[in-house]
Amino acid sequence: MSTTTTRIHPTTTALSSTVKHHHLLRPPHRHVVFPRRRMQTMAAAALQVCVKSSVTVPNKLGDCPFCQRVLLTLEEKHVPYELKLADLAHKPDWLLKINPEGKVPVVKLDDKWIADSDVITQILEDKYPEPPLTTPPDKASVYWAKIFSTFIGFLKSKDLNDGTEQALINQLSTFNDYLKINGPFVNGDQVCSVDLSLAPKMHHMEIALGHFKSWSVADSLPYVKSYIKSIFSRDSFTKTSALKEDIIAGWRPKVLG
Ligand SMILES: N[C@@H](CCC(=O)N[C@@H](CS)C(=O)NCC(=O)O)C(=O)O
Repeated sequence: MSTTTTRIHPTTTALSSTVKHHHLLRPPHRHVVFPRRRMQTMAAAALQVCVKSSVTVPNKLGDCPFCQRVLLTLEEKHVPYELKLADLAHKPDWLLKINPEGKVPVVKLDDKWIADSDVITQILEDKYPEPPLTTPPDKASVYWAKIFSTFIGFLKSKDLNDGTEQALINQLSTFNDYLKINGPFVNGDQVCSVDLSLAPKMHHMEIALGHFKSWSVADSLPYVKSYIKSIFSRDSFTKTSALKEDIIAGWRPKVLG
């Protein structure tokens, strides 16, 4: 981390709303006014983060949960960043140049473009250790990852009795029991890397299942419900959250197809 960046911990509101595009530089929407010199220093220190753009509203962040995971990590660590929005339906040449796979997120770190949210968040943890977001190995269970794939199974299912809904309920019940003892977050009182990976996926689950299946997390899972409520209401989450319409548009072809 450069000295300049360490010294300045700007409010994330000003930072996350600065959106830089590949072909045009839009003026930042400043929610907070900073002295001129301070803004310049911030701009110089900002990491470039390439993310999926919205398909429903121009110049807005899109619905990629892996991108949001990276943005949540930057927000929680108060690291300044600039967004570069990529239209994934018409992948721009600049994206393919920095990541031939054409996937996002991609972050420029030490002059190199790095892809994959697992790799990026690990580097961010090493480079910006405060506040620590590392999850102790015994709490970084594979269970949490399965919630996402189980949700997708249920979302795509066309057979009411194929067990996919019950599979999701079982996953969430296990999580509920875990949170009851270890919560409110995966690693107790402080959010950790697993929460930041899981929260965007839970958001997709809530919006997509609500829309396509009129389904919501049952009241019998109160710890999961309050987990969702508290993590979705964090500043870091509201500032990096995908639009409901984008989440629905993103899942529609997979549900209908
Ligand atoms: N394992 C990657 C997955 C990233 C990913 O699949 N991103 C999607 C957007 S949500 C993407 O770029 N899709 C474009 C494509 O696959 O061509 C990560 O964790 O960053």
